[in-house]
Amino acid sequence: MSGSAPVAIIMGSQSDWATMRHAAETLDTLGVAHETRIVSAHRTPDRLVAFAKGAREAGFKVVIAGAGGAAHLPGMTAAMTPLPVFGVPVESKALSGQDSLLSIVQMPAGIPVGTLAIGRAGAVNAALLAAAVLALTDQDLAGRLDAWRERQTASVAEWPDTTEH
Ligand code: RP5
Repeated sequence: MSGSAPVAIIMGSQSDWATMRHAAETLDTLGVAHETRIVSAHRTPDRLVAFAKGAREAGFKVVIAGAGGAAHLPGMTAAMTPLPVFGVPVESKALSGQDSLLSIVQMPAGIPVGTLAIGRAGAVNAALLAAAVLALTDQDLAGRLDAWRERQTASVAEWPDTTEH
């Protein structure tokens, strides 16, 4: 864990990368450095403790944590770091990510996890939120975030293509 990047993207399994890569790609587009790591709350609990307890000292400012099923990773990470933690519920096979969502969102008062939507939308928005946090103290990034939104707005057609089926 070098910690030279401001954002850590952690995930419970290699299988989460298909979702979490959207967070990484969004941060890349915005020019925000990040580190990615597999940290499983259940399969690698010692790795989780080491990561979460050392995250602030390592220089991270925001943690994005994605997990599916009994998704304890974001909450357990938040329990062991004062950094803002954004949780991404990964779409599970058995329950389509509703299990992941409820596992992440229902934190007891006192330990917050900013919980995003299930799947790709949540991963993209976690990255945008992380960038927004960093942009509070980084004017160049604030400008890039504004430009990203302007491009998105410009890409939305006013009239639907009615030839599309
Ligand atoms: C969770 O279990 C992971 O976050 C993943 O979403 C889910 C399934 O993991 P694999 O069995 O694909 O490794 O811990």
